[in-house]
Amino acid sequence: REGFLFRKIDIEGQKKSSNSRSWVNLYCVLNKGELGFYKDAKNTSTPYNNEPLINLNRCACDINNGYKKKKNVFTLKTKDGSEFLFHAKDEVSCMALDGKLQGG
Ligand code: I3P
Repeated sequence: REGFLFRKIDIEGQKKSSNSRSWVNLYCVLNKGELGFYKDAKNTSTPYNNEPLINLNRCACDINNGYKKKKNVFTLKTKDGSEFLFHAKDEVSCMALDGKLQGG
């Protein structure tokens, strides 16, 4: 329940920052219904950009989103209105990850 994924912030919720909209390869850790992002696998105590963990309880995943530039991209919408795009390496991983995130 952890591994690298390319992530892009599509819509930012509460936090208003001037974060880049580019794709970043982040180490994602899913633990007890919370998703954290880290720069690499070695240091998972300090989140990437000090971003808070995402509680997946009230998140929605969507693999059939409108994103056309890459294949196997799914969307995660959080309760504060943020939207993240994740790029999986193939269709199977995309669906597996979607399922994992849906399941918390
Ligand atoms: C972004 C970067 C992303 C691109 C995004 C750009 O620029 O080129 O790859 O998203 O387009 O803003 P920057 O690195 O300067 O933040 P796509 O790969 O989805 O095109 P967008 O703002 O139209 O989403």
